[in-house]
Amino acid sequence: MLKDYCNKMYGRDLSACSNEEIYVALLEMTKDLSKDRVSAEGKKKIYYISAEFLIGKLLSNNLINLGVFADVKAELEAAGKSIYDIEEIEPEPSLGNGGLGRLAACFLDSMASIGINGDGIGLNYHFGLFKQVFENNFQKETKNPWIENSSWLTKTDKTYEVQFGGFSVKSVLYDIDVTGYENRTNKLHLFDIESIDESLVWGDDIHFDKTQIAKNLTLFLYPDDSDEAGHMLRIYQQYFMVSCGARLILDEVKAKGCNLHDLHEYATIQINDTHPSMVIPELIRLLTAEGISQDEAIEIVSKTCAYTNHTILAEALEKWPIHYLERIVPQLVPIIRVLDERVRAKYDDKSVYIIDDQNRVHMAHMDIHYGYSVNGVAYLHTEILKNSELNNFYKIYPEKFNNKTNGITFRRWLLHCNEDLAAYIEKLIGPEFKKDATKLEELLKYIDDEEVLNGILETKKARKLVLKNYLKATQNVDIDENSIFDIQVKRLHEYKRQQLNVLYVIYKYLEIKKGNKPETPITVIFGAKAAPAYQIAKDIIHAILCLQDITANDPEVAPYLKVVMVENYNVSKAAKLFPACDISEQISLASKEASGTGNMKFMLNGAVTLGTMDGANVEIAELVGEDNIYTFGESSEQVIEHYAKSDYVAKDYYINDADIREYINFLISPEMMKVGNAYVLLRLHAELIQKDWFMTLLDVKDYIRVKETALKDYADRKTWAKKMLTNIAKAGFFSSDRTIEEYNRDIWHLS
Ligand code: 26Q
Repeated sequence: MLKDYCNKMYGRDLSACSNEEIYVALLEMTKDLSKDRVSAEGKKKIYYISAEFLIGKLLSNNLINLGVFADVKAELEAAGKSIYDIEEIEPEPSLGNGGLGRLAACFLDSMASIGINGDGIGLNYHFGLFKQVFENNFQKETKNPWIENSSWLTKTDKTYEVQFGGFSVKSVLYDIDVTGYENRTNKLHLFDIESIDESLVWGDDIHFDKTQIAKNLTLFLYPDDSDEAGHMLRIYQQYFMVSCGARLILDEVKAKGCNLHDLHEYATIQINDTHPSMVIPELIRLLTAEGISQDEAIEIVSKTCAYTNHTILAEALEKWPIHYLERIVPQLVPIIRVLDERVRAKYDDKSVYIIDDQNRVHMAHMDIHYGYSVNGVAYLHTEILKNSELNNFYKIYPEKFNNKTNGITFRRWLLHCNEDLAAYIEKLIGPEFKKDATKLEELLKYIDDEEVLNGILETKKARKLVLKNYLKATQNVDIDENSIFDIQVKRLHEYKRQQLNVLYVIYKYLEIKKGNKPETPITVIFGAKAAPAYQIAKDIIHAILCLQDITANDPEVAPYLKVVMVENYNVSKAAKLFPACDISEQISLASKEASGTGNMKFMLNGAVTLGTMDGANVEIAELVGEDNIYTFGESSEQVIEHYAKSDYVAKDYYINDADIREYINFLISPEMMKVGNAYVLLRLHAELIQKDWFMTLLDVKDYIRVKETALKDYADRKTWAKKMLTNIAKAGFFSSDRTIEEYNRDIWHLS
């Protein structure tokens, strides 16, 4: 019981403890409970190695998974305390950028929940990804320190010496327990350096001396990589992670009595995008140091490593100049050259070489040749990899390619973030859906039940009120819970096309000014961080913040249209936004969003998707049927053809279409100039007309048309509630438990 921990730790009653003290007591209690559950290890283990684990706050999730959330909540209430106030005390780690990192966290939860022997390996970034604050309608980046005296980290005594060109660093390993839902406890291993020096960073800043590797290696996640020192630091981080990880793996399998020739019977290493790809040459190096021949070492590693691709964006496919590697990890370069020579000897096709003719090392190519599985993260994405992006590899290794459509953990994204909806579902169909998400389909029997439809609408309304109060308390903005909550939350990137949504807002603003008021008021909510060096992304944030100002301060517009940009969008803010959403914006340029996972979280919480036929949207559309999703825009085939023919010219749309011209010109209108920065707004205006690499204008008319239909349909509350119910009922497919079962069935083969 929690009160025992309080008495023991503070010599006081629970009711006499501060929320901070209770948080620490709960932390200790949870750690003890999860320790008791560590399951017997199996022969084989999966090592999910990733530069990012966007785990979010852990307290409530752990309490839920340990089966004590309701008891703790009641015990706190009896003492005059609230679990929700305690949740606010926990600092949120930011050990990821977005989708890829959050996916890794969902996968850890699912592995532990379905009883798979699988651990995570990553880095213990002290300040993580930057914290976003808004100042004068611009994003400013500050550091996010999250490690306190009491935290989820447990220091171990594992340590390795990692050799770089010219110097070495000593590692320290911290573990975080990964509690499964009423099942086993696995581990997230986070490596750190012993010589870390937080004082390299001044005040709130995110700038530091990038050359002092032995002091800065684990300070930040992907520090600004717009310069050479940034790129170098990224390679130092990657090698440090994989070298420690590979040695941990070898130590663990040896302790189980593994003869290293049989490594693949004891371990599968899932490489999460190319960031950990150097694990391949590093393992070869370590195995040969153990006396295994290079030929055999290569063979062993090729049976042990599997690669997941998360993107087709060229700039995200890592290619490192070989002279960087010669400087940072000289011991790997001869191995990488051998790996490349073998490819060259076998295939007469430059496009599949590891080292290209500009002497750059293509990390993905190494993964595909020397891993035994290559998977994409949604059906469409995998098809694009096979048929265009990686077609030359697919022709060589058709048997390696497979799809694993992403998923999300329903513990966090339903049971925790939307307790009321979960309880309501349980009342309707019983508790089985908590362990078997496909059971949600049973909700469909209520599709014509007015009482249930009203119940669904009421839970949504309640959560909209919660969000309204939260935004008032945290950002002092007022929104109307009776308006339509239209939400786009994800990293800011041109391919995700927040700028398309911006053009809609401008269109609607101008309509209202002309006297065309919407039947139901609209609240357009954004949440997005832009990479510090990504200028256009930051310009788009500026435009959104300006529109927030303009709409809020125009009494003619404010009752009908509000724009809100949520500051520092992160996992806990996401948990407040998904349950409150009516319309989920998934409007990427078709072919560019590998999967998306926010789309699944919205759907599960009863939002209706407005999106392009991209990533997992395609699978959502197939599951719910055309009456329960709003799709628009050109197809991935059409888009791929535009790129092939270079026939998309933004300026033609601007010149030929007076409406489009009007929306775009509003960016540099007197209204915008009054609240914004003229130089920045002019730059964004020019960008949209002269480049628009991600084809905003191609789909803008269709987007506005379909969005208007969705907003009108909302007024028929009963029909809308049916769409909500269908989306919830069909979301079961997107449980990460299903995804992990598929990884295990097709790739890992753990018993
Ligand atoms: C690469 C080189 C240099 C610096 C940074 C990077 C880098 C960093 C992060 C490249 C990619 C990422 C992150 C990618 C990511 O989050 N991808 C998303 O993965 C999700 C999970 O599969 C998908 O749902 C999303 O569609 C995809 O965008």
